[in-house]
Amino acid sequence: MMKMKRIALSALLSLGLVACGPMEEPESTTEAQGAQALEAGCTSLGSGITSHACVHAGNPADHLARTASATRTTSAPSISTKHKAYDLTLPSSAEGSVTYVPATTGSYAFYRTQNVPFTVINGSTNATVAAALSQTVSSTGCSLVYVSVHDLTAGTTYIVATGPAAGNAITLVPEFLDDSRTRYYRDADGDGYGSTTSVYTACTPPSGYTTQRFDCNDTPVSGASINPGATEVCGNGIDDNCDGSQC
Ligand SMILES: [Ca+2]
Ligand SMILES: [Ca+2]
Repeated sequence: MMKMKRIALSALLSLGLVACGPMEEPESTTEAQGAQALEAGCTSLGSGITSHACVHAGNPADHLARTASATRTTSAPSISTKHKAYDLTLPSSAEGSVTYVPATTGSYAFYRTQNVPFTVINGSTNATVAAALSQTVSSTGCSLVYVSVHDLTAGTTYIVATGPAAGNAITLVPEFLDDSRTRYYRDADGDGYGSTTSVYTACTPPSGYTTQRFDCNDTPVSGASINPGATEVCGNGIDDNCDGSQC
């Protein structure tokens, strides 16, 4: 009887551990999330995509000028070319509109130089496409100050209405999230090197993930001194620096 109780308790504990454990996924699962809506658990954009947008904003060769339409119309000037910074001239003290036609279905970040009213409208249905996330941007030396992410469908003409803005001008940098993803590796022992479990995302990674990999012992506590950055200790029977050999 006692033995059965112990088994039942053990099973319950195991279930609890599974339910509370980290949400780790193999690489193939996370890779397959491309071309879908903003991934679950994404609450902010990672530094990689923001740095990428800032490069375009800071490079004069990437800038294209557009005079925004005074009305929300699908015939407004287009800002659909990727990897560009669009300098919009807006109607005086008023909102202006441009259009965006995504080539691929997925999540698009619209970075901009002013945090002013910004609305994305489906040109076919006139429905507003709510932002999947919005946030301020703070990147040294970068003119971009705000970004929102919208889930868009390939081939649909979207009207992007923004303003009024100071100087009747605003610069927009559209980015497709899947173009700027970074792979982060699970670092269970906190030594800065991850194992093979990873996430591939344009968003801020979950805590406990790192961009460095090749940790050959990621066991919490006992594995923290074993990683590619460690110094090999001769004679301890351990491959301390993960190079596949001992000295
Ligand atoms: Ca580690
Ligand atoms: Ca070694």
